Amino acid sequence: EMDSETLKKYSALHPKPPGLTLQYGTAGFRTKAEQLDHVMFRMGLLAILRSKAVASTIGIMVTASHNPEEDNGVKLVDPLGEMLHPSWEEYATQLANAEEQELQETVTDICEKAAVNQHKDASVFIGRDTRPSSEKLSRSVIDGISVLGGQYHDYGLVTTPQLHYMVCCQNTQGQYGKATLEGYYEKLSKAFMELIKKSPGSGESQRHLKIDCANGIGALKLSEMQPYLPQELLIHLYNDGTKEKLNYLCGADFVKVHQKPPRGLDMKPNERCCSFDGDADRIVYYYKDETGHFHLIDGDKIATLISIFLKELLAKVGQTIKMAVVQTAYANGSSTRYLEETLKVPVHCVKTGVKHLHHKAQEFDVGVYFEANGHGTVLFSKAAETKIRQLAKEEKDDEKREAAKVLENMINLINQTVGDAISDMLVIEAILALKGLSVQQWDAIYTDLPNRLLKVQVTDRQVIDTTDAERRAVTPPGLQEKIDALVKKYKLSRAFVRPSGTEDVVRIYAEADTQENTDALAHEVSLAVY
Ligand code: 16G
Ligand code: ZN
Repeated sequence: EMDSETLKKYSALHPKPPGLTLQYGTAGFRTKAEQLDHVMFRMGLLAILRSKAVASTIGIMVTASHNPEEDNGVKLVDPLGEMLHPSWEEYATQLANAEEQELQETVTDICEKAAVNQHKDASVFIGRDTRPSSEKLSRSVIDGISVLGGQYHDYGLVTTPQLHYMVCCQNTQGQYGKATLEGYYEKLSKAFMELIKKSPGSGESQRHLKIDCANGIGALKLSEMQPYLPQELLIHLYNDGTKEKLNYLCGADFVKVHQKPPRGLDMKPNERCCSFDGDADRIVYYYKDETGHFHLIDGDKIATLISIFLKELLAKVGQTIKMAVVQTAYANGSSTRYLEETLKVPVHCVKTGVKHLHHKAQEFDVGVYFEANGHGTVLFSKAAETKIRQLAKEEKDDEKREAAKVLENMINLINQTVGDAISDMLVIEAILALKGLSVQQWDAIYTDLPNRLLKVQVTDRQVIDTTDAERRAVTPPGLQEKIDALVKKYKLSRAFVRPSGTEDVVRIYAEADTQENTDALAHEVSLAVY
């Protein structure tokens, strides 16, 4: 039962700057750290309400992912490790923006609208990234939790996907794994070892991988995990946060956006390298060839590699287990074409944002989803998972049983709750080892179309409304017709505009047959947006 005097007293310790309004956006609240203290306190309150409403443990993660070190953010994690249900995003925004004197009323209002049973027990798991502001902000979250009298467990420094994993483990009574870091490391490393045991030349050769940790949490957690990993995989950590600033000139987002290597990682020709982002839920690979040319292997190529591998195994086990790939409008046209025409896998396009991809992928027996920026994972339906585990145990045909075992270990290795750079990295390393593929061979599966991403500042980005998974603009009137006319001028071309969900800008994407044409198209479209 809430005591309004206590709420008032504690809230006064985390005062909301009058007039400040923030939105629970695509990835929760995200802005300058100094504006977030009251938001943290109030998200502590909201986590308790959500926990009571669904009678499960709820997660709360303090991070701003790939944003600059001065920023921070917070997002809630739902019972099975998914993103907060969209119906509650509105409550989050209401609570964050209520003025001090309206706070009590807003809490009561949410309880009524969302049918929160105040007498239920509540439990919250907390995690945070390595930002200087994160520790203090997570204490404000705990203040919020304490006011409403809930239980909590503070995991301290964890990657975002690790927190998602913990929440899922807790709410499935350990079926998904043990809700500890040790449990996470053991589960993943065991599956990884089982997989690479079967690779050609295993035991003889060592695989080297250079990892740019974006000066973030990934470095800490990878070094914790290192003792669990087999000797066949040697990981070398760069940008471990001991010298430089978080995400500064490094990390997955930097590498993807600038299409160049991060600072602080020296690459020899043909060495396999990858970058995590600041909270380790994204990964991109890359290498430099003998001529010094940089090659980016983004989320689309990761999805393609995983799809090829899974499709072969599913064919071997000979069951009707249907696989599909989910992408966004940012997926390179060559990847979509390869998946549909060569691999013959159905591809679906959804709106930007993890929750949209995740939701769509849940419709299939096996749903592979990746954003081009390197966030993604694979979802297996309960039925498909049960079938695979059963075949791995009981199938008489040796070849089928072995294929099912590989699939079973893939299921164990993949973090199905959310995209996870550590898990994705191990999945990729296992596939490359098992298929005996070099990074160049992987890269050569298809050739990316030249592409360009631009952003423009406009007075009001919300005047642009889109449809067809953000590929077409419905407003302002005439804009889409202009874009259509521009696209027609080039070969293999495509372009779209959409308001960003995380920044006050409009994003423009273009691709075409040559880089020159692509840049011209992107520029022309940007002029049409004004
Ligand atoms: C957020 C999303 C990411 C998306 C990006 C797009 C989550 C957890 N993260 O970082 O998936 O690609 O926003 O940003 O959903 P934009 O709307 O500014 O282009
Ligand atoms: Zn991230």
